[in-house]
Amino acid sequence: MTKDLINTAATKERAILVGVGIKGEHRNWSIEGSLDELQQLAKTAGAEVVGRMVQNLEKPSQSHYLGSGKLEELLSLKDELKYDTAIFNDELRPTQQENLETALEVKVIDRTALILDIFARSACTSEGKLQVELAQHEYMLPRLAGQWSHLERLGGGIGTRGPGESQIETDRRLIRNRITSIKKQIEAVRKHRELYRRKREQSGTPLVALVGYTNAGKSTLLNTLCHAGVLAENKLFSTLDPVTKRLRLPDGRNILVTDTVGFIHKLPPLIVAAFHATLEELDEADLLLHVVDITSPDAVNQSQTVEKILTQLKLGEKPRITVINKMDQVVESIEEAQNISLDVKSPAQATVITSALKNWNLDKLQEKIGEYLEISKLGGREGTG
Ligand SMILES: Nc1nc2c(ncn2[C@@H]2O[C@H](COP(=O)(O)OP(=O)(O)OP(=O)(O)O)[C@@H](O)[C@H]2O)c(=O)[nH]1
Ligand SMILES: [Mg+2]
Repeated sequence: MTKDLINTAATKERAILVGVGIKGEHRNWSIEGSLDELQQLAKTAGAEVVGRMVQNLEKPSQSHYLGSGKLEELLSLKDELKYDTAIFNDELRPTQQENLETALEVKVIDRTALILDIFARSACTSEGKLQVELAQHEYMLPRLAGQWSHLERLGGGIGTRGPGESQIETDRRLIRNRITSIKKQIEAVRKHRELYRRKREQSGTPLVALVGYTNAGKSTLLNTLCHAGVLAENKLFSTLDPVTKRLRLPDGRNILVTDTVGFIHKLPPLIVAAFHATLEELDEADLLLHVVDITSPDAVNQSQTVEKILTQLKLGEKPRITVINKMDQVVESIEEAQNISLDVKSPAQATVITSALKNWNLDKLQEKIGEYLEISKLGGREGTG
């Protein structure tokens, strides 16, 4: 059932980005900043971005997301930009997507589908794959009918005739069955994890979890701290599957450090739901390290987005250390970094300025982790944990 939304063929898809700026909705995020991020997502998915269009509205139009004038403008850009895909910055309703494909006669993708496509590429473990597939099916289910009628309208003929209502019903039933089966499999993996967790609890080894915006440097930090060899690259959502590594702090305490999926602005709720099992891991953590990419022009918004998602996940009260990362891009040396006082408003227990890449201040970070564990009387000193 999983289909690639973006071709990986030699010729890249030519995509135009379309966003609606809604008063108050983005708060501090500018619509342009949000589209910059959408552009990065599109690139990660393998598309070539050939243009963008923004409309400021009170709220998106029910039928076409854009107002009719802007839609005309978008259509008229087709000749000039030769785009074959239009990527919308919000999740579209099934009818909006259908209407847009009819009006524009190009493939229409929304932010959720784009993120799902990237997730599908990044998932490595069977659990990760199951979670992505679950989210994809949940996404497809309400959109099935539209897909068929759209094919019919694209000229009819062999292979494009719709299957009729009964076929759509059959497809729906098949997908629902698959969803049930995937949920069962995910539940089995979850149970297995629970066993593992209980073992960890018995051993008393504290668990520290890395959280943060996608691309903030979580995996790099895990690699440098734990000599982990986890994939870390300059693209969004390179990590999907949680990885846990052991670390012996300078004070002799043994801890476990876990790396997991990054967050993003407008993270689709169905992705959060599908990744419930993975995110549950965070619930078990004794301490969170919130990694912030200080080089991003949206660093403040990004860290607020992460805080908001943590609250949604009922993790708002978890103790945490804020890790201001990629400092090597801002100053020449670690000594210079020490002198910087950052006005960070966060509910964190401590803030540490680091470069995960250059191993700056990671001893200080470990010290802070140790201090916290000491205060909260968490174990991990005995044996190998
Ligand atoms: N200059 C610099 N680059 C860094 C630092 N930490 C990470 N990076 C780079 O930032 C990019 C993203 O790093 P990752 O560790 O993959 O980020 P992540 O938070 O795990 O990202 P996702 O798994 O996609 O959510 C990579 O190209 C890293 O090399 C740092 O301290 N300094
Ligand atoms: Mg990562």
